[in-house]
Amino acid sequence: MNHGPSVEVRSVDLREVALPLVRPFRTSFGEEREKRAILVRADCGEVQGWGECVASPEPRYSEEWLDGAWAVLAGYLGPSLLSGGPVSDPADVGRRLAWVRGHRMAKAAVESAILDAWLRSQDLSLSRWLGGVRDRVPCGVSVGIAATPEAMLEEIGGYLARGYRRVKLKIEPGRDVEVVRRIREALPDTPLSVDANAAYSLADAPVFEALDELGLVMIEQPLDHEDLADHARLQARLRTPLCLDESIRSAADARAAIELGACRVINIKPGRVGGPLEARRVHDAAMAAGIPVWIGGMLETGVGRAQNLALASLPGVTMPGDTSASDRYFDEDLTEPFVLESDGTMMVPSGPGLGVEPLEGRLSAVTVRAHTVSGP
Ligand code: OSB
Ligand code: MG
Repeated sequence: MNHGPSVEVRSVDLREVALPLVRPFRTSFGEEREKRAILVRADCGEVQGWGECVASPEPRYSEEWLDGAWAVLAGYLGPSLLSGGPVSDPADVGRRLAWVRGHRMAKAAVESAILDAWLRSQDLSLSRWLGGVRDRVPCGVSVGIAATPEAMLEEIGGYLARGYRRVKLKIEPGRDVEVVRRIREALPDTPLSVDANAAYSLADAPVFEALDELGLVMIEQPLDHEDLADHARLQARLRTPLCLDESIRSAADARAAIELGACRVINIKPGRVGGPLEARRVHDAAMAAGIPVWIGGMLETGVGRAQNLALASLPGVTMPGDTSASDRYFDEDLTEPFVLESDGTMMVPSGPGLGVEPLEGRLSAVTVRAHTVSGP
């Protein structure tokens, strides 16, 4: 038992926000024109903490979705947290919520909010507490599917001019090899990767063998999210490293994928694995096995972005993340904007906790629903 500092949660506020995206974001599973998120605020009296739930409006990326996350937060996770007494160790949050099966994105938002409050009560930054070793991190950018390769190239040109260090192209069946080949011809030296969001099967191996010739840094989540065995079979046929995103929901999944040879890189998203603590466990498991990791993204507002940047400062994070600047997503973020340095890096927040919080006026302007879970 840890007898260090503790916080007592008095109420949990949920706010659903909707922010217009600067451009639609299209993947193999659909298109988003606005970013909707649930912000969780843990009121701990002297200190407040914030977390962002990355569940999408529809259950396409994973089985979680925004309204489901709202219901489980309001009906189960919020009340369980409030009934358990003070939190003296951030790992208590996960233990207290463990009786709820799944719902990792909802749990992650609660854990993030409590951790933020707990760190603020000690004036300690998330990056430092996690064990971060960098104060700025290299950033990449994820580019949605567009009508033509030329349209994607124009968008990419803008990102490269700003300094992004790696460009990830979304692909789907029918918009893959030809598009990527055209972009590779125009940009022979740019670090490029592709992300299929699980849209293919092993019968499509010829698509990946063709992509294997294009000098990609990695191929992200080509196959079904539940099929580690087929990913291992595909990896054995390719030189290009496979990276898993959707398939990795825990450190246990990461260990299984690595042992099977299903990937050579892992994309870590704290929401997908149930919170920042499990994200660090995935990092630790990969690092122990010599597998490079990077921090993915879910088009987060500044609240989630701050957490992603803190995770990106960990020592095993050796590849640029999808941790892009606020202006890649929004005209106006929810927090002070995150800005890309001209060398393609971004500062890791160094203030207490997340180091940022929603701007009050901005938050009320974009809130579409609010609910408070109060103590017993
Ligand atoms: O697969 O990495 C993905 C966004 C939403 C859902 C899934 C993914 C993504 C991205 C965007 O690629 C990354 C970002 O810029 O936040
Ligand atoms: Mg992905």
